[in-house]
Amino acid sequence: MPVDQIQLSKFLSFVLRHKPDEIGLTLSAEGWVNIDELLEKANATGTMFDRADLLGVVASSDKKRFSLSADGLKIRAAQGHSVSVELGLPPQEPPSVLYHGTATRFVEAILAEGLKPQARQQVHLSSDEETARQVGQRHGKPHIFKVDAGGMYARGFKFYRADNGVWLTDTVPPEFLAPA
Ligand code: HQG
Repeated sequence: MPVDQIQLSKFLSFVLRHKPDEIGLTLSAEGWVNIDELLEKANATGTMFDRADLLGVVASSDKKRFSLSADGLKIRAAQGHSVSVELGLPPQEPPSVLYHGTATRFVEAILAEGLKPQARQQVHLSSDEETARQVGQRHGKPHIFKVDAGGMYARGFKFYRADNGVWLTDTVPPEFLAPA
């Protein structure tokens, strides 16, 4: 039976971002796992797929969620971790404006305390409003914040660009937020 790519993508997000120990896997400090070991442990715990299935998901992931190492032997999630990883991304100057999509029910708390990473390692920001809207919609009625990334950068806040283009930062204080 062909492997369902969406199911496999969700499984990979689950083990590579959140619960590697669920299948007896340990991520390296930078979040990598050996592909052979991932296949072995996933198959041993009942999730059946092979290398071709895995590479198919990496290539077709709409958000480029997974990155392969240069030698092709390892895989990691590009971003979105709740487990502690050090992606080793160099800090970069962000575009002057970035966007964050959330749900309207979170707006009051966000205006009071700023954007926090919540269960993830960092706050996720998008370079365009439409992507931010899609991210916000996952949580309910969307609300889009415009983030004064240029202003934050000038004040010394650090920004990182994940392999898939998502911008990451530790927190966004309320004074850098405006409605889009
Ligand atoms: C909200 C998906 C109350 C925040 C997407 C968000 C993204 C607060 C939620 C990636 C808050 C956390 C990440 C505060 C932030 N008070 N609520 N102070 N600060 N929040 O899912 O950014 O499909 O952890 O606004 O495309 O929605 O998984 O983060 O609504 O790139 O690959 O707390 O996940 O990618 O939600 O999404 P999340 P996110 P994947």
